Amino acid sequence: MAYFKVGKINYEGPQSKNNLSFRYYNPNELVLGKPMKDHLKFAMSFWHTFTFMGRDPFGGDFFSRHWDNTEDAMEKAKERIHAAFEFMEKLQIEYFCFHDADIAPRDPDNLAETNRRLDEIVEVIKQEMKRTGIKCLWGTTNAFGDAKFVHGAGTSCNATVFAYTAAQIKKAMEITKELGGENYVFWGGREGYETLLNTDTAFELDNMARLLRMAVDYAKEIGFTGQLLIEPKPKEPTKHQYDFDTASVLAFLRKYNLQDHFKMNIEANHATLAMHTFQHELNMSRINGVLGSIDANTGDPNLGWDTDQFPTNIYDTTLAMYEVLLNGGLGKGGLNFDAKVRRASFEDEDLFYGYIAGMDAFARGLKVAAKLLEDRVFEDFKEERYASYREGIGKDIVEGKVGFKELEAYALKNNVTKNKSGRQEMLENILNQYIIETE
Ligand code: XLS
Ligand code: NI
Ligand code: NI
Repeated sequence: MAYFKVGKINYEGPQSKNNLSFRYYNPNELVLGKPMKDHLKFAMSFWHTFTFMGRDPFGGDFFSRHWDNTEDAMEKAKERIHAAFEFMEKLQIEYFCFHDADIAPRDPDNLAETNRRLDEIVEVIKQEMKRTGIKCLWGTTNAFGDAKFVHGAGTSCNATVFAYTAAQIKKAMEITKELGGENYVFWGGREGYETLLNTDTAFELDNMARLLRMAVDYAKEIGFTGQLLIEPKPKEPTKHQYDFDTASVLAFLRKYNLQDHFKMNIEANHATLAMHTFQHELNMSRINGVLGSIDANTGDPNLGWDTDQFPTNIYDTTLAMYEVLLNGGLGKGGLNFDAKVRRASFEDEDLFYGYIAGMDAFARGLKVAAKLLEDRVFEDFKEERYASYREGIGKDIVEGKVGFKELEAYALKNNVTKNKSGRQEMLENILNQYIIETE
């Protein structure tokens, strides 16, 4: 049965007038000797695509998907799985990401029943994966939506909530393993605080570390070999989220000696909320060897919340892919469109336009980034910029041959050489030229 009237989306090239085609995403085209689809590893987010129904703070759900027209919650969940796989097939998307709560209805007071429902749905997903060859990029648990998580999950003041959270993660990790998930994500839902007047931050962070340590141990115990990822976010829902940005997460991991077990899942919109650029967060992860995966979306610089829009800004996608290429790819990670259509884009077809826009923007960004790297545009400039550290006193500094006394002696004898321009505007103009001219 066809769930969508839209047919398969094919690559038609930049000149195409067909808005239901890819203009840049050509899955098997080689870029730097590797097919585009392997560079990009696009994934569909189950929640934004199949459970988001247009709600915002001033209006409730109203999208109407014909496959949702059943009263039986389990039937509806299964229909959504079938529709999701047809959607991915049509868009040539080879991965999906999910929260436990997206795929199966929960019984918030009965964990055993919730787990039973999950098992039933996982069987349906497995059949669809077998039929289509589509894979699981990552799974996670929703430990933030239900009322019991009002004070957080792993950082809740209520120990029984901590226990429940552990149980949820355990199950979510098991089903992610069962589905062959290549990663498991921890996004700290309500792990943060509203006021320090009632919060013991030191104790809550110790507890967060205890929970993550248990997760590491359990992954090992069940032989889950996927990469564990932490997704930083500075605020929302709490005023101050503990996993603020890459730098804060790294400090946390290193304090608790967990740094060897986790990498980052960097979300563009979260970087914006942290007052960083997307590229900054990718860069900080990359240089610390923890760039794991990407939640490919975009925020709105004029809005202070997680708008989760489809990414369409080629400037951003270029610089993102530039960091990914410098990282040697994302390994087990990929590009998950943690993105949703706007409330006013309420027709089924809009889901296609959203994904096509994001996939084309990243495909284009990949090609521009590859060309920039091939031509060593910024690399040659940077090499020259730091040249003073490759000889003389600079070399001695880098090689650890000098301390304050030697450097004082040097400074007393030698004047500072003339500084050179940083040439920012020139470089920005070259970047524009590459974005416009790259074939
Ligand atoms: C919320 C997060 C969330 C994670 C998965 O802002 O982006 O969607 O990606 O829990
Ligand atoms: Ni996300
Ligand atoms: Ni987000």
